[in-house]
Amino acid sequence: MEKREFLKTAGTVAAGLVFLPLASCGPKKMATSTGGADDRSLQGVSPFELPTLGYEFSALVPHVDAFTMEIHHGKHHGAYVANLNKAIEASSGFLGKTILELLQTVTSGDTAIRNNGGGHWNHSMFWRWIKPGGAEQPGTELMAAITSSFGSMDEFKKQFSESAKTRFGSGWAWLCVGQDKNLFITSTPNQDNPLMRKIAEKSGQPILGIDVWEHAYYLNYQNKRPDYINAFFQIINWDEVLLSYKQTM
Ligand code: MN3
Repeated sequence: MEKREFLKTAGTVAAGLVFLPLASCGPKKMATSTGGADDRSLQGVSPFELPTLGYEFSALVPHVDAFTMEIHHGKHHGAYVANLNKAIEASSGFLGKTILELLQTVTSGDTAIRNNGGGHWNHSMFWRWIKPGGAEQPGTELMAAITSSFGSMDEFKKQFSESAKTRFGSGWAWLCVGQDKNLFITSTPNQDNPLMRKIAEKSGQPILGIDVWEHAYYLNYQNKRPDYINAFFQIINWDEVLLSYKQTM
């Protein structure tokens, strides 16, 4: 199916295709809610919902185990969504904003929005940037950008892995598009991300990110974060990374 066509119809068909045992426990919401579970464009406003995963919890085995996926999606991401909605309800200044607007304006003092808004956006994208069996290499256009910015695909992998390995404690490593349209790699602590202009050391538009919190890998890999990072490269969905990249052009 054409990707564009898929995007148009995803909102209406995804609910029927997706295995979603945890999200279905919540209160029933109108299917038309713009902040809904299949809000692929992330243009909706609160109350936000846990997005569907798009594949089964066990689909990424042996690279990521099923129990990790179940807890990570349902409990961790689920909690970010619930706590984000609570934080928005508690302060009228955040009402009616999209997740992007919240992140672009958040300051270091808005702890609940920073942590839970970041957690919601980061994971919503993370589930898309990976898929069972990965996808072929990046398309010609993205491959050219990677080669131009890093010299080669191998060099990109090396630098991205290094950034992910050396992020101390919990956080993320990112491949981003900068204002000059060049690609760069950066990492952020906790649930921060490079969209947080007022917080991030280096701001830009993330087009790929890896979650290096221990909750993302500890059951399978324990302290061996480098092994998890190597496995991540086997499941990157380059088609989605390309979509993220094209949105910045
Ligand atoms: Mn996580």
